[in-house]
Amino acid sequence: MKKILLFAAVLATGNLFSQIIYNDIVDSTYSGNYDAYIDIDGDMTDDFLIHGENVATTSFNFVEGGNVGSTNQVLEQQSLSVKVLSANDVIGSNSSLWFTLSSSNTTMTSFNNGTPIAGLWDNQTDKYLGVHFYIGATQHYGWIRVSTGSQDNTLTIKDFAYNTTAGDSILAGQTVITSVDGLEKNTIKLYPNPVTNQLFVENVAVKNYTLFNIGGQLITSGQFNGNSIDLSSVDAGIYFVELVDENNNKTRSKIIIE
Ligand SMILES: [Ca+2]
Repeated sequence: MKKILLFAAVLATGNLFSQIIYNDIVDSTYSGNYDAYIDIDGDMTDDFLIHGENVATTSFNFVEGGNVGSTNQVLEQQSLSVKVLSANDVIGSNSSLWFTLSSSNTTMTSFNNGTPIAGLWDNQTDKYLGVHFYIGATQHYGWIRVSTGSQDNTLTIKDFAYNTTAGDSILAGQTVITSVDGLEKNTIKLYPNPVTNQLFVENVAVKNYTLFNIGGQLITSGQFNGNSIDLSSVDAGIYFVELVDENNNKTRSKIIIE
């Protein structure tokens, strides 16, 4: 019988290796008067609040400041106007302008009788908010993918992701680290994940493997024979498997052992 670990507690301690945590939520559409709370890292603490109002001839939505996630930041195009990012735009320390949500709201859209009077988010499809938010004491870069209606404050939140390494940048729309130490990770197929006993590896000539726990400690390693790694004796939990090919290229992937 394998031991069961508390995944949430393990995740909260942080990772040794840079990883993207991607959360593909069920698309959530809002319009009129609404509050859309977003918890990017799933730690039960909301990180951002997008607020909408529809009053008489005006409607608008903004990323709210001064309350939820008041120490967190969002990328602006200009003062008090939320930037519209496209796929693969870099979100990191060199991005501008970072706006701290300590007091003011920053506008996504504002309409008067359907005519845009402020904000850049009218009629945008699959664009990204760049965000910088705290997990405990460390601050992380991430993105939120959003589509918006035309000439009203309808807004759909599609999915979001963040980099587990504090201070490391992320690309808008990025869901995995695609290359580590020269071995193209996105061509490797690891399955099943979560895995119980045998982890199968395809699309790479692996020479050997090493399994680390989430704290970076070596758990097991070995020569790679055939097409799978036997993990049946490893306790349940979250791990990184490092694969090395014939040219000593390495890649690391996160796996969950059940
Ligand atoms: Ca959170």
